Amino acid sequence: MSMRWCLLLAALGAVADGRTHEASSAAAAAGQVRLNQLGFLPGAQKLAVVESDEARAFEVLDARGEVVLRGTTTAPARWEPAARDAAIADLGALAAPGQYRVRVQGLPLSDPFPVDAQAYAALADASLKSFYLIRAGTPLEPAHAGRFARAAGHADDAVEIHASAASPGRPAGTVVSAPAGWYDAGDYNKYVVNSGITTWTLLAAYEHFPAFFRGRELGIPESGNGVPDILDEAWWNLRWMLAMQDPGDGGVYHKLTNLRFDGMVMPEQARERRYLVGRSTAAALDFAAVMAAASRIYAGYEAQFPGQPARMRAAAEAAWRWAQANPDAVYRQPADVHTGAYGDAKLDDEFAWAAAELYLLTGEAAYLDAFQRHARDADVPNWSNVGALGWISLAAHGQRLPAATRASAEKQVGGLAARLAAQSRRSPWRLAMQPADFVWGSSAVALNQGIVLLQGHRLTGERAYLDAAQSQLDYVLGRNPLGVSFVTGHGLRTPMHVHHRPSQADGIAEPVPGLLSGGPNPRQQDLADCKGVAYPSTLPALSWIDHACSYASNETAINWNAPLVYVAAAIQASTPTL
Ligand code: 9MR
Ligand code: 9MR
Repeated sequence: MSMRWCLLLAALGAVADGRTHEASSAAAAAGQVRLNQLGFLPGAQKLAVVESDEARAFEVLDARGEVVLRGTTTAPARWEPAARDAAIADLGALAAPGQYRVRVQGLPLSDPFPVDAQAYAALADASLKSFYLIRAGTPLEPAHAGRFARAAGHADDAVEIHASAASPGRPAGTVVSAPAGWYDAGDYNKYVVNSGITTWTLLAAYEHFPAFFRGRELGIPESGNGVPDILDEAWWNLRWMLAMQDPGDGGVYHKLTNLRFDGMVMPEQARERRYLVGRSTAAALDFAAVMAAASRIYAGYEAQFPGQPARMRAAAEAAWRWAQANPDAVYRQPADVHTGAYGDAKLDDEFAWAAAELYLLTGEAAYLDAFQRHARDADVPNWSNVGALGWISLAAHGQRLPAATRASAEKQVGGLAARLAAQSRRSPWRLAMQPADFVWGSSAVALNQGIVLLQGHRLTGERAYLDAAQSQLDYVLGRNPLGVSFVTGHGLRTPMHVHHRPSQADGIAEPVPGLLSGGPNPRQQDLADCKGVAYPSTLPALSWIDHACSYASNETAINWNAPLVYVAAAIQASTPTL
């Protein structure tokens, strides 16, 4: 592409951005300076990416237009996910708080960005607050939800046992109560498997960075009750999860759901009959893992949650026993059920994770044996691959482990972090992400890689891990070839049309804030529902549309938001102050 053409496209992008503050495809034009739109902490690594096929000189201007830093980008290299060349401008020397812009020779001026000691505090709060805003079974009052206040939906106090979930004590058609919890995503169903990794990730954020979360007031109904808001919010979902256990035998229902997805309506207008569907080994083990971790963590708040740590321990043990007796109850979607499946036939990772958390809770050798039988090499976690969560919890409690277990946990977590850091170092965008990482929910792949990198930092103290994690957050917040911050309401160009029922149906132009868009996904599994809406590209990092039809690239989901909470809080808390 000629330079003049690049400049023209870039200028068009800038005009569109200024006028609409929306994510526009013009913003995806090459030849721009890509930056984290929330800026940087003073002590952080600060990188801009310049999409250019030659090294260029750059300057950083302060708010008065004075040049405060000069440099030259690295030599560009091709980044396969976008099939474009990119070079790095290192702005690290910039430390004084203020507003800045980057001027790269021959390119339009960058977006303004701050250097600010609280750069990610509001993001950490908002991404956590978004869980309150998607609570099921409760009205959101204006005092807590502002203009996103709404009536209660889905009381879930009379849900039917589906034939697929029948047990001797609860035959098909039995009516039970399983209220509260969070809506999974753009849809209004509640799935135990996905709740597992989500709730654990929030609990881990608290367990790893307690000082950050103590005393943060989010303005949720429980704020001020002497419990960190993150634990109050997680409890809203744990309450629901506890009701997903069959009291007869400890089995765990796979999901609480309609038979078909609701229309694009507000929660209170969605009145389909609700069912408990399936009982699965994966649900039982994810449940056991989360309840064991929660029992350990809420033990510090016994006074505010009397009896709950013991109840959660008993629930975890019962679910574990059920899974031992039913080790291959793989979820199969019944013919009359059409909502999310969260099906997973590979269960060693679920066994290993549950065993690790139960071992940490009880100290019983049988759990350590089970962990050793099931554990495999750690990999970046996602809802269907949770083995790393066990390794991470073990590594975080190394001092309580037999020496050999501690050594292997540190080797697994540290080794995975080292591999991701090496990928990041080699990447022209300084990202761990590879082309194959751009799957449904790719924004969360970036952040789960960030979580692993942050474990490398926690284990070794090495700065390179923190910097690589910062890069992953930068990607999600705008340093990407689309020039979009994927978090609703946080950034200069953010998703406006997420596939999220309340955001579509509430009559408010802006979507519910603090939600993470799934992100680019070249498989475009939603094409049949996006007729007449064109994805801009099939390239991995460009295959995203800010359109409500696009559940495969622009939905929101609890398991994607939780790693955003973790990484925003961890980077805010871990970056050295100057
Ligand atoms: O809204 C649903 C979303 O939460 C799911 O991720 C997605 C894939 O299962 O399905 C969405 O529902 C669509 C359905 O699959 C097909 N008809 C249109 C529905 C709304 O777009
Ligand atoms: O996040 C899930 C993704 O990994 C799967 O590829 C996809 C299709 O099965 O489903 C995603 O989960 C959706 C769930 O099934 C229903 N609620 C919305 C979730 C996010 O799109």
